[in-house]
This record gives sequence, C-alpha cells and structure tokens, in this order.
Amino acid sequence: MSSSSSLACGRHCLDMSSPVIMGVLNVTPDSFSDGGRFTTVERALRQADAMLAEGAGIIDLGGESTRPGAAVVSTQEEMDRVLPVVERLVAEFDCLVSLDTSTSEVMAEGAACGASLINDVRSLSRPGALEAAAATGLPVCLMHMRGEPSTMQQHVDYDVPIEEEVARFLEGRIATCEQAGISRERIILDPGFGFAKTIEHNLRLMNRLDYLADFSLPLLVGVSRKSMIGKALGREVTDRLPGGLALASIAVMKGAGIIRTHDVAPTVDAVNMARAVLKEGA
Ligand code: 9MG
Repeated sequence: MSSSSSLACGRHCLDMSSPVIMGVLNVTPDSFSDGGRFTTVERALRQADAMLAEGAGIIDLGGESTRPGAAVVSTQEEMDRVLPVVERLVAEFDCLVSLDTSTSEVMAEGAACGASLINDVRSLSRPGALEAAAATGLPVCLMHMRGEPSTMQQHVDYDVPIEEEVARFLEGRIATCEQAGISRERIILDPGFGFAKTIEHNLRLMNRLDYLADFSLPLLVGVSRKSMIGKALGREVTDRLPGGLALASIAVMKGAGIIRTHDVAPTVDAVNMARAVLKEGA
C-alpha cells in the first residue's frame, strides 16, 4: 500500500488506513453482471445509497461496458448516461464518485460536476485522456491491459512472468503520467484481473500481488463476479460471491488498499476479517 494513509481526492480526503470498498455502479444496458439494472437516474441513486449504507467508501460509476463484445458507446451517449448521475450523487450524498471512463470529455465534465477520482481501464491511452486527467487535478487509477476489451483475450502471450509484465507496463504508464503533470501522489495502480489474462495469469498474479508493493502506491483490485472465479470453481456469474470474497480477502492480505465490488456488504465483512488477522500480526 501507499506509504501515506490518505489520498487527496478533489474536495474529499480518502482515509486509506484500512481497506476501502469501491462499489460498482454501471449505468449501462450491457455490463456483464448488472447490465440494465441501473439505467435510470433514480435506480442508480437507490443503488448508490444502498452501497454507501453498506460501507462503500467510493462509488465507481461507469457508462461504458468493458466486457468483451460490449457495444461501442459514443461520447455523447456516455456523457448522457454518466453526468446526470454524478451531479445527483454529489448533491444528495456528497460521496466520493469515481469515473470509470476512458473518454477525455467524461473526465473533464465529470470532474466539473464534482467527481473525485478517475478510474481508466485503458490507463489514459485514448486521445486527450492524459491531458484531461492531468487538468482535473484528481487521482487516477492506472490498470494493466493489452489491446481493447473486445480483443484483449487475443493478447495473452507474454515474454515474461505476468507480474513482471504488469509491473513494467505500470512503470511505463507512471512515467508517462508524471511527464504529463500527474504526480505519483495522484496515482493508484491496478493489475487488471481478467483483462488480457488467462486463468493461470490471474491466479499467479493474485499469489504475487505483493510484487507490486515496491511501487509504494495504493493498489486497487477488482475481481468481483469475474470469469476467473467461474473458471476456478465452475460457477455461473450469479454464484460467484464466495469465490469473490475469498479473492478479496487474499488481495487485502497481500496489500490491496481498495477493493472494487458489486457486493458491498459481504465484501466489507470479508475485508475487515482479513484486516483483523493482519493487525494481529503487525
Ligand atoms: C471498470 N472495471 C472493471 N473491472 C475493473 C478492474 O478490475 N479494475 C478497475 N480499476 N476497473 C475495472
């Protein structure tokens, strides 16, 4: 985890002295496990309210599905989905909203509406994203992936062990961010479970998550309901909660500071249990 135990996020200060739960809020018709459930502003707000009550410290709001084969979304469509929800979340809950986006316009407008963090699975690689993110002054989450979500599973041949590949990739993106004026204090790292990785890569990466500790930056892990659980346990997407809780606990034991999940209440318990064990050994 970061050497500092708090992260400046716009007008919020995120306490990272214990693991933070990031609740997933997809305002998309086609996300892999909750697509279509929160496509009206009112439904999205109700879901956010419930996740905050259950202990989420961050709401990760996404208007474009990153599941393989998802429809391409225009910038206007993404803005129309996301911005009204950011405005209402900020006005009604004053909560920490993370923008799950790769689109520069959504970063800029979302920040202007009061969002507090940028979570880009493409690590600010789209045109204008780096500059837009830098200008917001907000922290950014950089995630390892190769290619695009639609093609990423065709890019799983790596010359080096997966943890080295992830570390090299993130090192390069950190350098690019620093050159663009995004200081290290604003960076969160994410190994990108399920993105351009085989099941073997995902399991190995979880075992070696502490390899990324050398960066001394906060680590975000997203495994909730993902296919690595389906493959390891033979479970459909609706039956992956126990596997996800096991992975969330392991991630915390290995240094993750933020856990991204659809299932906030049980993840809070799992993570607090892991933390209690860690504290005993400290
Ligand atoms: C948007 N999204 C889907 N999965 C994710 C993951 O594992 N990490 C991050 N940062 N974002 C994700």
